[in-house]
Amino acid sequence: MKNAFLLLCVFCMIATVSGQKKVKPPEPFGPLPTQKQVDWQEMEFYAFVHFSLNTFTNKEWGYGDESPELFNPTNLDVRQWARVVKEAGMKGIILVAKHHDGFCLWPSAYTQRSVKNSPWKNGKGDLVKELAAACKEYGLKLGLYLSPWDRNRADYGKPEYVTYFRNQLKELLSNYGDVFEMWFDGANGGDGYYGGANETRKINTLEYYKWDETYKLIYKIAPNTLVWGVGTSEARWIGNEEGRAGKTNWSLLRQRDELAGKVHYSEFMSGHEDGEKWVPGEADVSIRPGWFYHAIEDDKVRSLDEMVDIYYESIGRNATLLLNLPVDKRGLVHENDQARLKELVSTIKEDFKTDVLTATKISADNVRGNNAAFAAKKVSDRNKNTYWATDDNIKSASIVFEFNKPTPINRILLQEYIKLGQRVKAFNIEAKVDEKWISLAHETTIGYKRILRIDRVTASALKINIADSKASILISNIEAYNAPTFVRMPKILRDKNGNVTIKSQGENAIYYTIDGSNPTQKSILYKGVFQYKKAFEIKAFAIDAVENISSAVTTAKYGASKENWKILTASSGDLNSVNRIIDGNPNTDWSFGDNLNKLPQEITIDMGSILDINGFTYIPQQVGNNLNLISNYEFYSSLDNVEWILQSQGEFSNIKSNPIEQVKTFKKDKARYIRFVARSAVGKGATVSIAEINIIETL
Ligand code: FUL
Repeated sequence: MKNAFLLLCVFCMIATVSGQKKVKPPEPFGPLPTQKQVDWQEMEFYAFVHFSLNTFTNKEWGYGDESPELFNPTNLDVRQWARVVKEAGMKGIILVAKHHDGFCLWPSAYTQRSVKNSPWKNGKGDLVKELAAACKEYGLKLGLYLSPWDRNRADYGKPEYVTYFRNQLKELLSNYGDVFEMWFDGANGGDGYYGGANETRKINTLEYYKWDETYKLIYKIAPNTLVWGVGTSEARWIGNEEGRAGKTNWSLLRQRDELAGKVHYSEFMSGHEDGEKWVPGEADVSIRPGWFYHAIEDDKVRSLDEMVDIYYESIGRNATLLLNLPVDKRGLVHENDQARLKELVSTIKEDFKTDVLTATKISADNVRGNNAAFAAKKVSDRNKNTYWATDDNIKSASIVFEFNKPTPINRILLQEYIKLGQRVKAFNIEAKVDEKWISLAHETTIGYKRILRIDRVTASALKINIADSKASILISNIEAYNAPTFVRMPKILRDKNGNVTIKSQGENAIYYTIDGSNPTQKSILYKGVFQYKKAFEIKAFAIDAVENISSAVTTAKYGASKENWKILTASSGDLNSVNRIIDGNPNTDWSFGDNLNKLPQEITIDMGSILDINGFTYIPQQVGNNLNLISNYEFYSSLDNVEWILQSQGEFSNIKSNPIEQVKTFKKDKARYIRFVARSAVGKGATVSIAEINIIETL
């Protein structure tokens, strides 16, 4: 017996040394994703489409009283949307089937407020059906957004409305094939038409919709649909509409706390290290400032620099990227948006062209059970189901890649094997340059995917040190690239007195034009601040002289300088600093006095001369965490500071989630004086602030 035992042990040792012995895979650790969540995460990049009555009324939020007859696209072609999305490498489309104004893009049996009462296809169209077919044709997945808030329904706020909402959910989930994601927006309750009541209705989001029951209903019909946003959702908002995740980004959330109202949305950017549930982040952003199409934003499509940053700060930070394409009045993705998307895709493709780690010698200082199944080289085998693992008790370890010859790198991509949990808490990277190890980065989480952009180094070896992990380390993939040098677009700033400053990265030279033409190296070379007081458009680019690589072109448009502007009166607040709202700098702001009960408040400005104006913009406070935002306004103009004309009034829709420059236009008029009235505020801050007021001039 004793001999037999000894023999067995010897056999064990041999098996271990030769790597034959089977080593058990690591145990899962902490909250885990479901297969549905893993499949969803692997989609990485998918599109949003906002297209509805708002497209035709030029609004971001409809009030609920707009006529369905306004929905009249001339060239609607969902196959064009699908083609654009497919060509961009996105994996699906989430369509806003019903936004807050209650208009339905499908002929719902439960309301008259839908495409069936629009001129489009003589009321015989079904946009959800058409898009479902186009997605199928192009191999894309379909997702749907159904706004819980409905500013049209008379019964909103009563139990009947919840039944209506669920009936519509049933229609959407039963009649259009698989829906990969159901999107429930958080905007809820407020003023609206409500069947003619025209009043403000407040509801308790968590209680009113009885999400538990709604979830049961969804899963009964569509168990494979991932539910986003509210209640016990399976994915979370990233906490901003800028498409940016935190550098630290846990796919975990203390959802119980969240449902008890104890989590501020700013925490969504990073999730919770100690979250009890797997609730990964989805970064949503529009390719333009607004979610819906507005012709005035045709030249405000996000710049290439911004789009590239968004890619790296969403997908590169363990989130998925939901990119909105605001389909225009024709019913098409606009040419400018298509062009930007193409530029983004080709930049990203170039960045990730050749993984330089596949030809390296890979080793690690710890391998689970010393077994080949968990060897270091698994990080480079392009198999998402294999991974390098350490022994159970090993929570810090290093993996080294040795190159045949010194190799330039500036991108590093890492992935954990998330099916067994998100573990890494801290890691750092070193490169061997001229025989010396230098430090490249100190970071925190990895998760499903983490991509680092670093300054280019030419390394003979690369070392990744996992410095801290919740449990043993499981890394499924590591790649490195030498992306082409990306020259940043110059930043243009013009102050109140018309002084124009253009800044580029490092020593890069800048060329610009002021006649609307595209700048080249034959255009004006920027040599320092210059003054330009008239209304003008300036276009500039930067060039890296060493590599002869140009940036994309920055375009900025200015009205006449505010040199002669004066704030005449402010109804409250510190008058010494009030000029901040006309200083041309969106990063400085000014606040009315500290008492929201005393709204409305107003400021009156003398523009110094009579101008033709046809709109104004309000830039809300930009800097800080709890912004003091104005939600409803009035805007007046006057020729003599005695008689005033109300030019525009209404709401700054969605300003809470997306505090961007608010643009309001009206019929052209002559004015010397303007008055901006803050009627109501978002949230519970003590006051409201203004970063900048601009006018839109008719030239
Ligand atoms: C927001 C909504 O209020 C916007 O209108 C938009 O639909 C965006 C995606 O979500 O919170």
